[in-house]
Amino acid sequence: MTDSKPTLADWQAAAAKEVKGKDLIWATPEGIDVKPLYTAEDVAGIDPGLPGFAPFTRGVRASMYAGRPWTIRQYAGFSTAEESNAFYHRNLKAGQKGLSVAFDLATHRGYDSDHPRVTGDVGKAGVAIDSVEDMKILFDGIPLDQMSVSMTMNGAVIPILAFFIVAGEEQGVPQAQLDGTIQNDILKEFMVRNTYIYPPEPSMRIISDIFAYTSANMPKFNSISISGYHMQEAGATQVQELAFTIADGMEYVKYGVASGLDIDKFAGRLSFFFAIGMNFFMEIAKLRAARVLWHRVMTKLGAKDERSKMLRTHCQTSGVSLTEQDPYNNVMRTTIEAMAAMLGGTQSLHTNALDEAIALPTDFSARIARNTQIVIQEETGMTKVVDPLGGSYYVEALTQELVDRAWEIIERVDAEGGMAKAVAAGWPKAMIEEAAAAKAARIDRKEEIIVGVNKYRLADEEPIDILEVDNHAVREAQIARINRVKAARDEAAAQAALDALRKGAAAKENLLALAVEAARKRATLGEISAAMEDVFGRYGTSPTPVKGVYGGAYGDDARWAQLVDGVAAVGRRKGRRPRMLVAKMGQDGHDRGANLVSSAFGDLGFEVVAGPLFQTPQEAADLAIKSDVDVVGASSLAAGHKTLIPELIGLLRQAGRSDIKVVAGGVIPAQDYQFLRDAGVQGIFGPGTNLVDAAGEVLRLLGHNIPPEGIEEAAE
Ligand code: MLC
Ligand code: 5AD
Repeated sequence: MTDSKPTLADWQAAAAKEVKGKDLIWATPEGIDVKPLYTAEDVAGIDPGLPGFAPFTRGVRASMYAGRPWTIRQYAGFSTAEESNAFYHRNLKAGQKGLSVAFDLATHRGYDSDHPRVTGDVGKAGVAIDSVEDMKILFDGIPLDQMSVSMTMNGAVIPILAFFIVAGEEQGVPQAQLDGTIQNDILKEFMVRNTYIYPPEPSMRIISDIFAYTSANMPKFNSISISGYHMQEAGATQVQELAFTIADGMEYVKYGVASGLDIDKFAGRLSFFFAIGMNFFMEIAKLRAARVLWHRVMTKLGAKDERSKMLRTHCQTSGVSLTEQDPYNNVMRTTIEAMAAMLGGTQSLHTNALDEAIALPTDFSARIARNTQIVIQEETGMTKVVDPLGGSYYVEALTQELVDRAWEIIERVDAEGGMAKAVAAGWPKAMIEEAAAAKAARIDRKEEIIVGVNKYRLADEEPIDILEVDNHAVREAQIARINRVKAARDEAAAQAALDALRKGAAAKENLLALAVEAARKRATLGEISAAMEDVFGRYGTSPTPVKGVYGGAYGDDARWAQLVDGVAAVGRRKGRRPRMLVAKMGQDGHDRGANLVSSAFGDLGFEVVAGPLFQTPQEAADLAIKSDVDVVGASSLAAGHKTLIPELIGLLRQAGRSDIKVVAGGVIPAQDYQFLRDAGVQGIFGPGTNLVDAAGEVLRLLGHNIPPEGIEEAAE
């Protein structure tokens, strides 16, 4: 032994000896081979620069959190404007710093609460807003010139932003002082989130109109929140999330410029939004890479002002990474994710509540979620040093790797004419769905571990207390208020403003300016949306589930083969393959679960009818009967299940088809199981369900028994 410094080869030999030659390379879902050790060799030639300076790898401010910590901005909204307003006040008193409004799905899709299509949705996944009167109640006692407010709205973005502007005006706050963010990101809606209303072309025009209006009148307001969050939630890898989000941003800038705006007049108020999942270092690197990429893209597009090239972002910890099972584990998961967001340099953060997988937060779970951020900010000293991971061999190398890989996808998008074209062609969505199917298979096959779900599962679990919204009561209250607003307004003036909006939509006038006028005259959200729909039409699509990815992961797995045989046996008995309708009812556009079920069941040999989004129970019943299915799988992720699924069963019975079995899947709390069973639901598949087990249960309903597989339980 000499006393010269050990070399990398020495380390390799030592490590190989320790692990007896086992391969230590970790192949991530992004296709990145993560090594067990990074050294100076991996960062040769990489210079991350300084925070506050281009390309902002190390953060957009020089002092970052040492100067001002990120904004604790919890996304919330449920029931009525009164209830949500009271919730906001309680949260702000307890240390939350910015507001973030979650609207219900009726509002997202441009329907007033009295519309027959939305009976199951009003007040459920967010707050119901029908007119400027609701918006004023929502912000009662909250000075809109002092509080920054984010509003997650994309479909009905014109009436909602108009209501916000007029609510401010009637509080005495001029538009120029309004501070906040509107999500206004329609491309990802067509890809993954599905709360669009109009076809792509007019939807893109709406965005340019908002850029034009806010850049002229609302200099403090962020005109868009270009969102990758929902891509990751839908199953995208971090590279896909990164690439498609930056490419979406590029597309919006091109549209803004094409509509006649000066790039540096609006680009400084574009903002971003990313998900932070459980791959800790990958997430940190992703935020750093995003800033590098945006700087590169904006330089290419001709921006001169450094603020136009600076990627400012909100982050939210990942909803899909949380579990219904053993839910207190979610507190740890969220803490880890929150730390990744701050180490990545986010400007604003939402931390999810521990009951995420089954319901909206209660006061209790919201407190723990909020305090997760407050503890990091106020107890740990983590905010005192800017970009503390700067210079880490691993983090710097991973940042560069993500930049390079995302850039490849961005160049492909660019070569094919931009993101609007790519979205229309459908390949980004297909790519994400394939990644989602592969991930589901990894989890179901226990290659990816979820503690408390596919490993260390508890034998018995007590349900935790959850928030329940009585949507019948909310709907009644909203309908009464709509009627009062309509009775009290100057009807002729309201109609004239709606006519002007309709004409302006056809004539390419600024839609937001016209909607502000209609909002002042007390036109409702449904009316404003309908006036534009008269000109633009309403958009709809049907899902196209991916084939072979989920099943392909099973190879010659014995249990998979057993199920394939079972499906074939039922098919022989029936004289045709067993047939299932995967139904999405109500305004719930969360289709990841439905698409995964369609893919997995299809791969097993079921004939799957993938129902269109946004059906009424009547439409779903008609499709089930017309397609002569054996079973309907109703997927519900937005709390409409207690209204919509019993209605569907009633309609099937009325039509003399009570032989068609109905099962339910998605975000369904254990508290609701008995209610659904009493209504005739024959199988319930909550979050964390293994798709192969679910298929086994459906086969049993169709008369073919396959015993379920055991899961390794936690020792008590
Ligand atoms: C910040 N500032 C500093 C500083 N840090 N000044 C000096 N020194 C420092 N160290 C200044 C900033 O310049 C800015 O002023 C002001 O402080 C506020 O800081 P910010 O960093 O801009 O934070 P914030 O106002 O919170 O804005 C963050 C944002 C914004 C730009 C990302 O777009 C935002 O809040 N987004 C939130 C989006 C959101 O909540 N979405 C929820 C989606 S939920 P100035 O004057 O420069 O502005 C969802 C789920 C679903 O989508 O699907 O339903
Ligand atoms: N209140 C609080 N959080 C919500 N989320 C969605 N709706 C609400 C709401 N009304 C969160 C969940 C979900 C993500 C999209 O946003 O974490 O996963």
